[in-house]
Amino acid sequence: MLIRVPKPHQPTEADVTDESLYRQRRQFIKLMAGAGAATTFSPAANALGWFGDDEKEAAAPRQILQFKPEPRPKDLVLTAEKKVISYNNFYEFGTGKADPANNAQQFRTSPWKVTIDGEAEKTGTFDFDEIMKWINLEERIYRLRCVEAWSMVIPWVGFPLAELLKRFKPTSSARYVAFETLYDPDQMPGQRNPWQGGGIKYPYVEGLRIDEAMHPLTLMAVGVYGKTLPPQNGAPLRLVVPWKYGFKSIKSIVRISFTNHEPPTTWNLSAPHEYGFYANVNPKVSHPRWSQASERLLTSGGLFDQQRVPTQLFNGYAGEVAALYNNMDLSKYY
Ligand SMILES: Nc1nc2c(c(=O)[nH]1)N[C@H]1C(S)=C(S)[C@@H](COP(=O)(O)O)O[C@H]1N2
Ligand SMILES: [Mo]
Repeated sequence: MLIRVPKPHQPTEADVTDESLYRQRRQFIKLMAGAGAATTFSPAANALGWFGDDEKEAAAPRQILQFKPEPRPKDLVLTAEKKVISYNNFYEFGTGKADPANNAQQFRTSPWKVTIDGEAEKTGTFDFDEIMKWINLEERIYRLRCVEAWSMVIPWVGFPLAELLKRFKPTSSARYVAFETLYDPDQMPGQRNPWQGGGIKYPYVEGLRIDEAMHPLTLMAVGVYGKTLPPQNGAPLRLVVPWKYGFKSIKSIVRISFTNHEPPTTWNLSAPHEYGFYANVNPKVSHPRWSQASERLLTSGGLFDQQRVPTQLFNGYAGEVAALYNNMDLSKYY
């Protein structure tokens, strides 16, 4: 089996509190569902403080997902759920780390349509609910390494992107896959106002080479911590490419296109000498304004929740992905 979370440099202090709270809460939600209550959070339960403060502002309650769980190594330390869903980059909702959680709660993620087009035998526009019927969900515990030099360990729920792409029978001209986030300035303040949106061009676009897109580690995530994604994490579906900097993991996707050329990507368009198309995590290739040799690993979500750890080549997934870049100069194709 693939080892998804690199062994070295994991924190030693077990973050058992957050994890057991998470389990208890799941148990309680199941009980409520069994008792005939909706699978949602009742205001009474919230008033009793059963769910802590991480759920209380969510307009659309997250649903429990059915999925194949990933076995958890004994010394595994996940980043706390409340940290994962409150410390985000999603510039469409503002550039501050708390902005997405604060500004995205009314974001409409249903109904949701995804268009798949370009160099493929089959193309079309599909309801997210229909896509969900095609695939089986599984858990993937991955490290997420942001180009800003912080990282998390996150239990995603999703499916290999390859499973979706293969259904459309890409042709031999399909050398790349391009992705696009929803463009809806009415709902996304960052798209209305460049000050709030960080001055980048919208819609946010990303891309992968076809072999990267088809790699078994490349995940289309629809959930996190056992439940559907909250809007701030890219609901209803977002990419997760664990060996690349976080900005490749595009959120709230509405279009997937097979192309015969390298597609433009948002951060590369914005600052080409700082952000490349490949964006593979590499401790030896510095960002022009800071080193990438180490990172702040965020764990519990508390004030002292971070420790400095060395960054690993391909974010620790070199064994699985290095062969994709065999004859490439990684400092040139950054
Ligand atoms: N559409 C869109 N996708 C995006 C971003 C964004 O601003 N807009 N930020 C990226 C960055 S920089 C990171 S680190 C990850 C963060 O994902 P998370 O908030 O779920 O941890 O999302 C990526 N996907
Ligand atoms: Mo990032």
